[in-house]
Amino acid sequence: KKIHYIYNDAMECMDFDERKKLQGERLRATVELEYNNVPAYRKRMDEAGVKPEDINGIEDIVKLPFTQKTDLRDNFPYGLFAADLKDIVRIQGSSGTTGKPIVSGYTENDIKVWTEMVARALTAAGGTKDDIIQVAYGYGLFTGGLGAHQGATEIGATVIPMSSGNTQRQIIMMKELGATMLCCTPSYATYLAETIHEMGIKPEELKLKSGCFGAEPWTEEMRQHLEDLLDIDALDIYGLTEIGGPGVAFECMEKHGMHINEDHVLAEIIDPVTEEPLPDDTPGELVFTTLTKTGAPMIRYRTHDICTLHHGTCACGRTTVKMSRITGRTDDMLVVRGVNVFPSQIEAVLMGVKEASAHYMLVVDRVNSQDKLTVQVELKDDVDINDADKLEKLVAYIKTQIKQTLLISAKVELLPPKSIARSEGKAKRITDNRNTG
Ligand code: ADP
Ligand code: K
Ligand code: ZN
Repeated sequence: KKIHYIYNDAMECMDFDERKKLQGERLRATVELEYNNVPAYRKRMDEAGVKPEDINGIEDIVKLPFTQKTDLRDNFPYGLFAADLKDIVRIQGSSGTTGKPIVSGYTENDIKVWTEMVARALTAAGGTKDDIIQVAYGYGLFTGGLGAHQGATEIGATVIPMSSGNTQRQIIMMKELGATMLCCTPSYATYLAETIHEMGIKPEELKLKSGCFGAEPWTEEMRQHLEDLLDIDALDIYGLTEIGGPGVAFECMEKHGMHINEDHVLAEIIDPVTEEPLPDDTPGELVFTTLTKTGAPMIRYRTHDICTLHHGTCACGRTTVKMSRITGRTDDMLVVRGVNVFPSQIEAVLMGVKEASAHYMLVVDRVNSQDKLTVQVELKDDVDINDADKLEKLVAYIKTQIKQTLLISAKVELLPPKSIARSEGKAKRITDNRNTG
């Protein structure tokens, strides 16, 4: 029987209509703040012919113009801040997975909100003041490290602020200090888990019970892999610098979608091309409006992340809307001969191949004006790399699996064990050679 712990019953289990009302009021206040303090957004609203008085409930959100990643870059660094710099107590920045870095500013209020969002996530993963939480996300401008740190402190847990890297030392500390929870990216968790096994440490020699893994897309198959290797509950946590860092949404022990902290953010799913809102369970681009941020509030911010939303009461008791796993980001999506390919789709296929390790790379080239996708698959340690016949069959098998699932032909290249660089943060899974030179 699953046990569900909830940090803030009043907000997380709020009645639907009551929450809508609260969101409507907070939306209006956010729009007023933007209109009065952010000239760039005021101009947008004027162009769209919409005034703060026109926003009288969440259904009015469709009247508001979108905010794009490029707006943040164009107004870098402080142009979209609604608060005076004297009231900004922290700057955090995007890890710069794509393009130029962007920054966000947090007031004391924003740090409090963010901290509680992470506290809710850690509580859902079973975290209490009795826990020892190892934070192996990078500390710095990236929101992962400090975000997890603040949330863990908030619930009264004992924090081990390891940051990322120093893998062997991480593991020694994890074992000696008896860490019960781990926070890091899923790719780093994989690297840690595999190294633990290589060091001859058995999961039962560790005290780990759960992990909150996020900051990059991962799959159900990867969850299974991590849960098996570490004997833990592996939960997904989502966030982005522009909206408030990790904790914007998090999984409960049902492990079926991430609860969005709806008292602090309003989520929409839109068709990325027509910009029309889409119904529940239909994949599209996730759009967020902050409802309580005062430093750099965001209205209808286009995340470029693709997922679905689902409203309803969860078995855990929470009434907050759930988002599915992110299947990819529009800027990470490979269009190969007209077919959309996300690394997570390849990952799902490869995790089902027993000879393949959890490490892979997608390489796209343009040969004779045709896109060519190569999937590089790293083999597990125990595969005999001299058995040519077997390897040939394996290549054919993986090709068929990719073809059947993704409907594209890809070249499959097998790489020796341990040949793909391990990730201590967000994994790089794509090499696109099409637009270089
Ligand atoms: P960036 O990666 O763009 O440099 P951030 O460090 O702010 O910027 O990361 C935010 C992005 O990371 C999100 O927009 C999303 O693409 C990705 N991300 C964060 N958490 C998750 C998650 N749990 N699953 C999938 N993707 C995630
Ligand atoms: K300041
Ligand atoms: Zn739930």
